[in-house]
Amino acid sequence: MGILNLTPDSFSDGGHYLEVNAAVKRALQMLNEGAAIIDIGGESTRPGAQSLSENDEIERVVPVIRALREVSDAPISIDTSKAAVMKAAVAAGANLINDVRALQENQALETAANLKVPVCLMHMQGAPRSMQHDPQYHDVVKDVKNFLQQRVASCVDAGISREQIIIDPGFGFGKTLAHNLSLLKHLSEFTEIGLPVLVGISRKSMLGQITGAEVDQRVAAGLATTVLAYQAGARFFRVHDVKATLDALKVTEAVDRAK
Ligand code: 7PJ
Repeated sequence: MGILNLTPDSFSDGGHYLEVNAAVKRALQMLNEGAAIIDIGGESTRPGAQSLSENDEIERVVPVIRALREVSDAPISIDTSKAAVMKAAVAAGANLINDVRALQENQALETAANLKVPVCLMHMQGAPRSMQHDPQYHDVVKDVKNFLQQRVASCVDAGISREQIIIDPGFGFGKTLAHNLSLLKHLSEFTEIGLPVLVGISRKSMLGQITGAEVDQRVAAGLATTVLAYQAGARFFRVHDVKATLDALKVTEAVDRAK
């Protein structure tokens, strides 16, 4: 899954022709490098980020989804928590809902069920503005796993079939470095749930905390986590660096297939 970030730090006012063009170009480049899905997000969920209005978020993502859909049949994922954005994005051509709030916002669960597209449920403790202020768990692996299992049950109750659900422990979302490392070390406990697991660690601060590398110098560190996550059973990798990730996965899979 290639990340297409439409937050203001990269594109100032969504909808502008040049910006839409640049976004589509970047998406096509990631598809060319082997991405299977393009994940489009308009709301920044970085630690400390402010929230965005429904309309602003729609105006940022919909023109890009439409424009990408005109030139490609590739699956498009919409990274959002808002029901109205889910509806507008799917109407514009998105195929999957990726929600860092696991469909807990107003109307999100019902909307996703009605739209009949697959969903990715992610765990987050707290809200982006404050989630990195001293996050606490009783047992991070058990707590995150319990949360995801409860959200899966709510989705199934709402009419979303298990076959349509991907789960994600949410690296960096209300977690210390120690929490993130425990989740990665014990990732097989999540794959044992029997649903596909998505991992998003690409360029995140946990990699900087370990290596001291700046955000644009974390590719190698990220690849180490991709290989470890693959071996624990994860099969979706949300990344910025598609070509490097694909190369690492090709080698890992080749070894996996060897006698
Ligand atoms: C994730 C995400 C993640 C899923 C972001 C960033 C922050 N969606 N959206 N999993 N992270 N499913 O990329 O640094 O880890 S935004």
